[in-house]
Amino acid sequence: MEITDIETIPLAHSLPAGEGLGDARGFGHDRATTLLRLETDTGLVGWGEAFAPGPIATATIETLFRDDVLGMDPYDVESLADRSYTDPYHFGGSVFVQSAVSAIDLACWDIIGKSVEKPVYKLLGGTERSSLTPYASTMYFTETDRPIAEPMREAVEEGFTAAKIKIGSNLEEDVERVRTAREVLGDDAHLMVDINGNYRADQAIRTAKAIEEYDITWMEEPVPPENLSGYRELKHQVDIPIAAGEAHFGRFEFKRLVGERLVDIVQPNLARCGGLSEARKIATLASTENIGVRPHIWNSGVGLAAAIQFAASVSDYPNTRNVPEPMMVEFDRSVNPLRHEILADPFDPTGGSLDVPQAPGLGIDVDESAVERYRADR
Ligand code: SMN
Ligand code: MG
Repeated sequence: MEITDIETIPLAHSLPAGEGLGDARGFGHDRATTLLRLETDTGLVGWGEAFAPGPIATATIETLFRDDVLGMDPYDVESLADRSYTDPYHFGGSVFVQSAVSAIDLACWDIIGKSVEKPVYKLLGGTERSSLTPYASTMYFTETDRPIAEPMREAVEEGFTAAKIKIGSNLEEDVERVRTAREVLGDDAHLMVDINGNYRADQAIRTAKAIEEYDITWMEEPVPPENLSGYRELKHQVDIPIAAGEAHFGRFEFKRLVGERLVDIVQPNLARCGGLSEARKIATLASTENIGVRPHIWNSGVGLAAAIQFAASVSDYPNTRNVPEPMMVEFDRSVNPLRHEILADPFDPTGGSLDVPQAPGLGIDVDESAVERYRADR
């Protein structure tokens, strides 16, 4: 089997004026990502995603990868990431190269699964896990003056038993947001907080100590991704588990987080970290230091599907029968047609549990007419 066609498809969606949303660093209206469609000589189609703006992902794939991918056997996918670091070796360590590798990797795994009629998670080592715990990524900083409790009430009404909220603007607002979220969620739900690297270590430490009483499952990106000394300081000062990874890519960057146990949880984004092949390596790296793995998801339905297959494949190590914290997958609760409208059968995270798709490959049918509606290059 060989790949005979490759197409990059930039997608974009903008929120209406006045309805911007975001994180402590500010909010915006535009969402952009890039799909990749591969087709083989046997008529199989595979879908991938690069968590990168269309023009950049397209130029990277067209310039550095098109000639190698055309004629490639999708089963040779595992060597793709290695080759991206060695030929040309000057560019491998770039977020946009690894986002492009991610797209190609995901599409190849989708094809491989379809060729053997197995869901990808079974091919990645599988687990006895057939369902996952979705968490609502919500309580964004918004342009509207919506009461902060409202999105959390919606998540509870939809049956979520876990949620992640945005904090990181200032100490007082951090405490107010966390107190409100815990009050609405109740004491049993998992509550995570996300600072998006907007703090210095001293500011993150102060907030961590102020919100500790609310039983936080993880504090995400307390300091910028490049601030390894900040993570080192936090590890010794903060009792809340620290998570990071959405802005990192590839085994070498994650090795820096894992090698010194700078975090308790790594969060590879499947459309940025190097794809499923690399995410599996990152999960193995994490296990060597007994660090948890929870994929970051802020993607179209394709990247979401890949993250679900990956999450289903990650072992519960070190747990045996008693698993204190379920494998959780992120469901951004903001308006995002790129997540659900491009799938013939969108994921439904409501009700507190999500069945792992058993259909071959990534387990999704991409609605190509819907993709056309959100193309940004036409
Ligand atoms: C996030 C990531 C990417 C874009 C917006 C928001 C956020 C998350 O950090 O974890 O979903
Ligand atoms: Mg985040």
